[in-house]
Amino acid sequence: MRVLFVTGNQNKVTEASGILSPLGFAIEQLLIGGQVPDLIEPQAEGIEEIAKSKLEQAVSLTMGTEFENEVLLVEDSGLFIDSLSGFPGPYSSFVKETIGLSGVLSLMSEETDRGAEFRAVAAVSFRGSILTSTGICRGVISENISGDFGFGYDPIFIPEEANGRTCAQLSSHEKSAISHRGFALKGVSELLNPPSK
Ligand code: ITT
Repeated sequence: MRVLFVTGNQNKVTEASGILSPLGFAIEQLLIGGQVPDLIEPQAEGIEEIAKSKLEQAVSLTMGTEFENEVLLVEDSGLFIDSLSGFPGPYSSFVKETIGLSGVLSLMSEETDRGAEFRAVAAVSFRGSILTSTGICRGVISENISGDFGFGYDPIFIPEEANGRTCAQLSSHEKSAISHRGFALKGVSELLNPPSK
């Protein structure tokens, strides 16, 4: 089954493909007229509302186009830090672009509680319905920026199952086996293609 991923982040497309291709889905980035569709990200909302809103916008944009009957996927993610009451959460993109990873580490410099989680909500449009699935990856914020793989906050996030390595020190296969995106997208795959009983 072909799934069109509505995102401007090529790293997310690569990870989604690695997760969903072995389950029988062909993932392609949705481009309309060769461009990533420009979607408005609602402010002051949780990531589930953001994912659903962006998916509804994408469904509207594809109506009357060659993509009208395709399965569309939107996935919104964020890093939620316990001691910062879930910050940056829905503001993760903005915070990454402004204060960056070193700024987040500075906010945490005196903090002993370093617990945090990545969350992802995947939303797909399928035969006129919207289906959603959430994935969570628990871990801690590292003391230093480490690792060359992955993207975004990967160099400062150590998942519980990673033996002290940051996500940026894991192979893509290792990361996806335990990641928020891995869990959310596997959930979506089951909604689209329920295992036979
Ligand atoms: P789209 O909204 O176009 O899909 P985006 O990069 O803006 O792409 P998100 O809003 O979902 O994606 O991501 C919010 C922030 O969290 C952004 O700075 C990402 O780099 C970061 N992020 C998301 N998933 C991540 C992951 O698996 N590892 C590290 N950082 C991640």
